[in-house]
Order: sequence, then C-alpha cells, then structure tokens
Amino acid sequence: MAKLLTRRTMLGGAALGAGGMLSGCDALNRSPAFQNLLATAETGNFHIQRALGDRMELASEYTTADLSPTFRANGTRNPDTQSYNASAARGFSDWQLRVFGLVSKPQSFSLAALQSMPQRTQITRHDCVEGWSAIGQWTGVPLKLLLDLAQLRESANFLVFHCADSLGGRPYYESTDLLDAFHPQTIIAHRLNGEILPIENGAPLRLRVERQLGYKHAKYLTGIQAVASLDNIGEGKGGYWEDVGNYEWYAGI
Ligand SMILES: Nc1nc2c(c(=O)[nH]1)N[C@H]1C(S)=C(S)[C@@H](COP(=O)(O)O)O[C@H]1N2
Ligand SMILES: [Mo]
Repeated sequence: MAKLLTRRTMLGGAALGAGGMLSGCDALNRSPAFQNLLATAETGNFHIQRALGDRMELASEYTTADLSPTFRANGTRNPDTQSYNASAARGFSDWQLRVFGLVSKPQSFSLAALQSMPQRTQITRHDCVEGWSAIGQWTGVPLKLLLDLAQLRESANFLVFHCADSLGGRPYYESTDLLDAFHPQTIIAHRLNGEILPIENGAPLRLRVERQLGYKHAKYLTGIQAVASLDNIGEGKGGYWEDVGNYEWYAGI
C-alpha cells in the first residue's frame, strides 16, 4: 500500500513536471475512490485491532468473599503413576517443568525456582463444559516470565502443555496460541486458595488460562513445548479433549 502510493505519487509528479508532486498528491487525496480505499483500510485495521484487543482483555476477577466453599476437582484426580507418587512423597521437591521445543534457551524449572520468581495471585471463575463453575484464588508465575527466559524462536506459533496423567492410555495435553500464552492472567499455578495446590487440582503445577474453558487448564504440568504447528502432537487437534471428544480448540469465554 505504501509502495503503491509512492509509485503513483511519483508517476503523477513526473507527468506534472517539477513542482507537480504536491498537486499530484492532492489530486489523489481528493479522488473518491482513494478516499474509499483509505476508509476501508482503516475499518479493516480497526476490526483487527478490536479482535486482538478483546483477546487481551482480562477475565473478571472476584474477591475472597466470592470464593467457592470447595473447589471441585474434575478429570484426573491423581495421576497415580510410580514416578508421580514418588515425587508426591517428596513434596514434589524433585519436580521439573521443562520448557523446550522452538526456544533459544531450553531449560527446566524446579518447583522452588518457580516459587522464587515474581508471582501473580488472581481470583477467577473456572467454567467446565460439563456444566459447573467454581471461583478460586490462584497463585503462580506468569507464563510470560518463563517464555522471556527461554526465548521463543520466530517460528513458534503455539505452546503445548504436557501433563503427567493419562486417560484411557492417552496422555492429557493441551495447547494455546501465543496471545493466550502472553496474557497477563496466564500463570503456572502452584497454590489454590492460599494453600499448596492439592493433588486433585493438579499438584504441583497447573496452567491457568483464564479466558478459556476448564479443559484448557492443564493439570500436573511436566513440560511446555513451543511448536510451529499442532499437526504432529497427539491426534493433531491441540488437546486431549479436542482429539477424543471433538471439543473446540479455541474455548474462549
Ligand atoms: N492433566 C489434566 N488436566 C486437566 C484435566 C485432566 O483430566 N487432566 N481435566 C480438565 C478439566 S475438563 C477441567 S474442568 C479442569 C478441572 O480442574 P480441577 O480438577 O482443578 O477442578 O482441569 C482440566 N485439566
Ligand atoms: Mo472440564
């Protein structure tokens, strides 16, 4: 568009001779077709900006008075594998969250390392597609901080969240795009309602991605993988329930 304009202006200028540049430009500006083009471009841009802006809006936050008396658990309540049980017995002191894939600095974070980073606490409502909601207070590290350390490569388009549990022999996993990954309320949570995250709610680490439905909030996190495409992960639909139950990949609320 900028190039086209310059070319046209130049041609106009050349045709009009020295000093014709400005008047060529003025003529273009007065042209109804050009006015329309500009109007369309501006409206299009406005809609794109609006859509992106909406995606970055915060989910509603609540007060401690709104907390659900108990935060219900759903799906896996205990991965119950040998390695998970062994780690649980050690208070997850040996748990590692691996950040890998399309990053310049792949690395692992221990639970203690994550707890010593800047934290965010938020009270939000969790909505499960099975028809229940619960309000809980979550504390954890903004995912952005981990991504800044690991340094996403240009080719990364999605993050895949790997979990320690399987359902019917299939590992649970989820994925988001980079807008949700960098959203200020997207955190790797290790506390619920001020207490250490219970096993049934995803201990020791679970994703909170507050603009999305419940199944996107991967529990028992073991790894975060940056990928260009979701095609070769699981069945290629971006998550356990997307693969198995035909749930939508984009579960925005
Ligand atoms: N690893 C893992 N993450 C998971 C699930 C699961 O079964 N395994 N269930 C999902 C669903 S459907 C919901 S509603 C929430 C439930 O979180 P909660 O157990 O803390 O209520 O976790 C989501 N994340
Ligand atoms: Mo759910």
